Parts: sequence; structure tokens; C-alpha cells
Amino acid sequence: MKFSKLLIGLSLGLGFIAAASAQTTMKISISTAQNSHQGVAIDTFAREVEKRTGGRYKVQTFYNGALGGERESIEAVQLGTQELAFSSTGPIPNFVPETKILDVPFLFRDKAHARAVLDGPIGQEMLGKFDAKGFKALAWAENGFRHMTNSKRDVKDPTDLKGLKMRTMENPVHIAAYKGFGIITTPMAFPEVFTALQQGTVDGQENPLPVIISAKFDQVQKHLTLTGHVYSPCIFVMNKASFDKLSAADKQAFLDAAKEGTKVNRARVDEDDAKGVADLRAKGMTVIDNVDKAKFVAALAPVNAEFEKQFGKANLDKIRNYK
Ligand code: EAX
Repeated sequence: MKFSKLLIGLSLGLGFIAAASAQTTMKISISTAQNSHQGVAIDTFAREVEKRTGGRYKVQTFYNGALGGERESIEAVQLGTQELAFSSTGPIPNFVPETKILDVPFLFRDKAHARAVLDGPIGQEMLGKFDAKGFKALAWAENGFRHMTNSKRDVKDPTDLKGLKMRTMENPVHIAAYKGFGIITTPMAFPEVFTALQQGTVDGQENPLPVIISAKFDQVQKHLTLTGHVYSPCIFVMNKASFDKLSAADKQAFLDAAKEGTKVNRARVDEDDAKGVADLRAKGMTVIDNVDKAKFVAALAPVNAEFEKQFGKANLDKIRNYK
């Protein structure tokens, strides 16, 4: 009798402890390395979620495409088999077509312009478009201005791009634009890119300095040109049902944690941009950092005319002229 009472008491006590420390674990992934602008974004996010929810939510972080490439991770978030992902906008138009406009070449003057648009009404309205597709978009973050690398030759002029076989993201805007340069485009998920460059399956690729550095592309690419042809946003996305289940306070905690992640992420992009060229030169890359951008813009005039038809000139101008 006494013994069974003790047992009941014990199990009640244990049950209480278990309830008090109930912890939900979620997953978030990136396709780049932990030591990168994306790594610091999700590490900061995970830490902030845990802190701001009193440890009730724990976010497990996965790097280097361990859970798949960006398209696969977005798909997993949409299905709910993975709660969270941090991704470039590369594959996102396949899920939320409204985001396609952000990857139009030479749309943003500089990072300050891009950040202002994303954090302002245009960007915030676009975050709302994710809801209908099964996502909660928590915050914009940054991949950076994309530049071209290849193993064949110095690209000083847009005509130097003709005939280069380059890996592109799985993004229709990128593919159309690079074809406009005369590039032979090969869409491919990021985790496959290093090997494709190493084996010569493709001659080149294009990515922001923080990606080129963290992926060690200098080991397999000789020539870098600072074309800055596309500004590449990143985004924190969450499965909508997982977000909706949170209490109001926890929702705010996740949103705030993503904002903290973005702050650290953008600061790291600035840092990598500031020292990237010197670093990559020291590692043996030839860096062309004084291209005549107007020539690259001019080379894309026919493609841009297409984009103006597709997206509406007024919509593009609204972004271009945003102050
Ligand atoms: O998000 O696929 C890409 O080139 C992306 O820029 C890269 O995965 C970083």
C-alpha cells in the first residue's frame, strides 16, 4: 500500500518535472558552411529562440546541405517534415512566384538600397505572400551581391562571358539573364557545385564573396570578376502550421530571433565584402575589381526589356527608385 502510494507520488512528480521542462526541438538548415554569413544567421537565430522562449524551443542547426539543397529544404518546410530553413531566394520563385522580381539583375544600387527595400513596405508585403503557400516568412536576410568566377579566363568585358559553361541557381530569372550574356547555363543545387567545378563539369559559377570564401571556391576557380550583377537576398522561412501552433508571445520570440539573425548575418556580409578581395587574391585568385558596369548592364538590355514586360516597368521602378 505504502509502496504503491510512493510510486504514484513519484510518477506524478516525474510527470510534473517532464511537463515543466517540455521542450520542442525544431530543425533549420543552410546549404553553406557553419563558418559563413549564413551560419552565423542560423546560429544566432537558434540561440535567440532558446533564450526568448525560456528554453521551451530548441532549434537544431544543419550546415553544408546536410538536409539537402535549398530547393529540397524549402520543399521540406512546405510539407512540414522540416520546421525551418534559411535559404537564398534562388529556388523560392518555384514556391512563391512573387519573389522572382527580387533577383532581376542590376535592380539594386547597393546593399543599403536592397536592405531598405526588403525591410520597407515592398519587402514586408512580399513576406506576406508566403502564407498562402504554407510558409511563415520570418524575416529577410542577406546572401550579398553576386560575382562571377571561372577557371578559363579573366572576364573584363561582357563579351568574355560568351561560351562559358556556368552553374546557375535553379531560378528562372538567373537562367534567362545569364543566357543573355551568352553563358551556357547549367542549373544545379549548391551542394553539388564544388565537385562540378573541380571536375570541370562547368567552367564557372556566380555567388557573393561570403559564399565564394566559405565554400573555398578559390581552390577550384582561378578568375573572379566583381560584376555585382544580382543582389541575392536570403530569407528565414518556417512551416506555417508549426508557426501557427505557437503562442502569441512565442511567435514574437521567433520573429525577433530571426531579426537578430539578420543583423549578425548582414554584418558578416559587410565584413566578408570588405576583406574578401584581398583574401581571395592571397589564395591565388585573379580578381578584376574595376569592371565597366555600364557595359554589363547594356549587354542585358534585351533581357531587361523582357523582364519589364514580365514584371511591369512600374513595379521594377518602384524598387529601383525606393529611397
Ligand atoms: O545560399 O545556390 C547558391 O548559389 C546560393 O547562393 C548559395 O547556396 C548560398
